[in-house]
Amino acid sequence: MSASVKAKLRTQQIETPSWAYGNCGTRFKVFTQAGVPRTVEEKLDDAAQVHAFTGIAPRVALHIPWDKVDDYAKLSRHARALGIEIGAINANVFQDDDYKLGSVTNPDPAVRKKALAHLLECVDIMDQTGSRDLKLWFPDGTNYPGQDDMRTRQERLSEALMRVYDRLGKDQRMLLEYKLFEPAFYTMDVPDWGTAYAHCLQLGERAQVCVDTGHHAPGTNIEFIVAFLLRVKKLGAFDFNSRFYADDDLIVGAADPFQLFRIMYEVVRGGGFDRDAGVAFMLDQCHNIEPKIPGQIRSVCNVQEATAKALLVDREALVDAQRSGDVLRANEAFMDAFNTDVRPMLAELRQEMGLDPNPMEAYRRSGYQERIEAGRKSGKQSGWAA
Ligand code: LRH
Ligand code: MN
Repeated sequence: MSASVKAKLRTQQIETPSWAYGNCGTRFKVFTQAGVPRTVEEKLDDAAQVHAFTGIAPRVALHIPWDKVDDYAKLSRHARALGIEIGAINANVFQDDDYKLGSVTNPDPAVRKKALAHLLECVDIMDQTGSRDLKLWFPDGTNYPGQDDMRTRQERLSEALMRVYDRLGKDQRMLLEYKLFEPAFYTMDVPDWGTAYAHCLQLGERAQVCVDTGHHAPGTNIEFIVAFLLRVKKLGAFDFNSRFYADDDLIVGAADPFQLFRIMYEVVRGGGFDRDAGVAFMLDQCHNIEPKIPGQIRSVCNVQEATAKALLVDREALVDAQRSGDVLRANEAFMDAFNTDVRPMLAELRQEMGLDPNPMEAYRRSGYQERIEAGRKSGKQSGWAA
């Protein structure tokens, strides 16, 4: 692996989600696990383990009110003392009875006002944590044709987004996340990348699109969306996970490592891996049955492996074949990189970064898992109610 590829990989930064460390599940069952954090501070402690062993997970995203505290500045100091930073602030307008018919798109102006107040509160929190990104995902939508007026809901959404955009500080951004369906099943008010892109264009340069890899119709060519948004400088972030069917929120790369490679190739090819591109690489996952910290370590390594392979694509050979219309040689150059086992090279890179070559084994040997399982017996575990 060339020194330039290694140098690029050293700059990789992946943001883990606080909610991946808490209990979660499906509508059928939330399985609790021993050692799950009881507090936001303990979630940060666990996130710091992922960074300690991978070296490339220096930030953790928060979700409000799941991570509500009295003193966000104190929480930021706790994070910094652990060698990590607080990243994106995620708003939550999907867990309040008032939002049954929508949050910022709700027919009731009082509910819209309440939802907007929460979004603005999240910007206040960003001012205290020093976070750059406000991540907005709206569960808003309808279940039956005629239930509400789609155009009017877009006007309500646009009005709210503009109010939030005007409140953002000069170094702050909003990341608008789209989703094809769930919890609404007829319309979602931000169902796809085109709708998110159009709203972000209307808002301004500090409004960017967040691509959650689990939020598309089966068979969607996500790497095309990535290539397009990078070209127009509107790709703000990823919510990485993988799925076999719907928004399964499984470990990124677990279901389709080739798709993750194709996505990371377009990121590298489109300049999205460069620091000044400002793309946030976040994980958005739920470890329903597997241990949480090892699950995050595996996820970070999967993104790192896909990135290493993407950086190994022989661009010269690929472009030459593409330009000469040599279909098979072009595909071969692409597949050669994908079929390269980068694990030995990454082990070497980790050693050069002063880390153990095998993060998962190193974590297992650290005894941290046993310590938290023994030490976190009392109190209410964080996450979804079991
Ligand atoms: C919605 C979503 C969103 C988060 C939530 C935890 O499906 O992807 O990004 O707020 O998961
Ligand atoms: Mn998401």
